[in-house]
Amino acid sequence: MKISTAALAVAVVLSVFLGASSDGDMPSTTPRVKTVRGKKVCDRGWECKGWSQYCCNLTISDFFQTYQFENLFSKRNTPVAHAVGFWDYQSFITASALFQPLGFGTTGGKLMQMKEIAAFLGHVGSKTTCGYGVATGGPLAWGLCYNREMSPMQSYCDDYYKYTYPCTPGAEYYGRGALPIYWNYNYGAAGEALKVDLLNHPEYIEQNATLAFQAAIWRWMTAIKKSQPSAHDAFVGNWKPTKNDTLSKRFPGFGATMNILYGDQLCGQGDIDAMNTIVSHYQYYLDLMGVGREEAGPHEVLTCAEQVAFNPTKAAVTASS
Ligand SMILES: *[C@@H]1O[C@H](CO)[C@@H](O)[C@H](O)[C@H]1NC(C)=O
Ligand SMILES: *[C@@H]1O[C@H](CO)[C@@H](O)[C@H](O)[C@H]1NC(C)=O
Ligand SMILES: CC(=O)N[C@H]1CO[C@H](CO)[C@@H](O)[C@@H]1O
Repeated sequence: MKISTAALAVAVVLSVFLGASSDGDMPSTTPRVKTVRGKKVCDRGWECKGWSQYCCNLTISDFFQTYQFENLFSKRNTPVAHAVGFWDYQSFITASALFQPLGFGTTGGKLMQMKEIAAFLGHVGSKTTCGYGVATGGPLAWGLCYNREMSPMQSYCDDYYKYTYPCTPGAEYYGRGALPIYWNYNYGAAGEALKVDLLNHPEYIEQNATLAFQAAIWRWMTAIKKSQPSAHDAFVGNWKPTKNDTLSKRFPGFGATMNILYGDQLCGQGDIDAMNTIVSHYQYYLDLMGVGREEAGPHEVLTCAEQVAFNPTKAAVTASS
C-alpha cells in the first residue's frame, strides 16, 4: 500500500514535469541530417552515430536521465547489495550508444521509446533483484543488486558446442551481467557480436558494467533464431505475427519479449509468480518514468500467460541444457 502510493506520487510529479516542458519532444542536440535514397538519416555524435533514420529521433539521454536511473535502481548501492558501486547510468548510456542507431530506445515516438527502456530495464531489474517480500523500499526497488550468480552449482560448460564455442579450461560460465548470460555458447555468441573474447574471459562481464549492459542490449536486439523476432522487434511492433502466432496467442508487446527470452519456463502457464515479477518491474518503472502503467496495454499483450512458447526449453536463454 505504502509502496504503490509512493510510486504513484512520483509518477504524478514526473508527468506534471514532462507535460509542463513544452519542448519535451525536442532533441537536446541538433542532429546532422542528410537524405540517402529518399530517406532522411541523421548523425547525433557519440550517442547515436552513423547516419541512421533512428538518430533523427530523440536519443535515450533526451528522455531518460541520471535521476531516473537512480529512482529505478534506488537500492543498488546499499551495503547489503551484492554489486555496490558497479552499476551506473553512464555505463548504461555508453552501452546503448552501440545500439541506438539500430533502433534501441530510438524507435517510434517518445512514448514508445520510453516504454522500450522501461521494458528492457524491467527485464534487467527482475533478473538482478535481491528484493524479496519485506525488503525496505518494497521488493521492486532492488534491481541491479547483483552482477553475477552468487553460488553457481556448476560451470555451465556444454560439450555439444566443443567445436564452435569450446570451453576454456578453468573458465566458469555461470550467470553474469544485466540480463545474465549463462553457458559457454552464450558467452561465445555475445563475445563474437561485441568483438570481445568472452569465451576466454567470461569474467570481463562482472568487471565492466558497460560491457555487461552491452551484452544485455545485444540479447534484447538479436533474434535467438533467424525465423523469429528479437525482443526489441516484438516489443516495438516491427514484428508482424503470422496466423500461427495469433493462434498461439503471441501478440507484439511485453508478453512476447518474455516469450522470446524465457519461453516455456515462464509462458503458457497462466499468471505464475516467475512471470508476474518481471511484469511488476516493468509496470513499476513505467510509473517511475512518468509514463504510467496503464500504457502497458491489456493482459494478453502485457503478459505471456496464455502464449505458446516460441522456443522449446532447450533453446531458451537461461535453459539448463
Ligand atoms: C569496458 O567495456 C567497454 C565496452 O566493451 C570498453 O570500451 C571499455 O574499454 C572497457 N573498460 C575497461 C576498463 O576495460
Ligand atoms: C505453426 O505452429 C505449430 C505448433 O507450434 C508448428 O508445429 C508449425 O510448424 C507452425 N507452422 C508454421 C508455418 O510456422
Ligand atoms: C525511425 C523511427 O522510428 N522514427 C520515428 C521517430 O519519431 C516519430 C514520432 O516522433 C515516429 O513517427 C518515427 O517513426
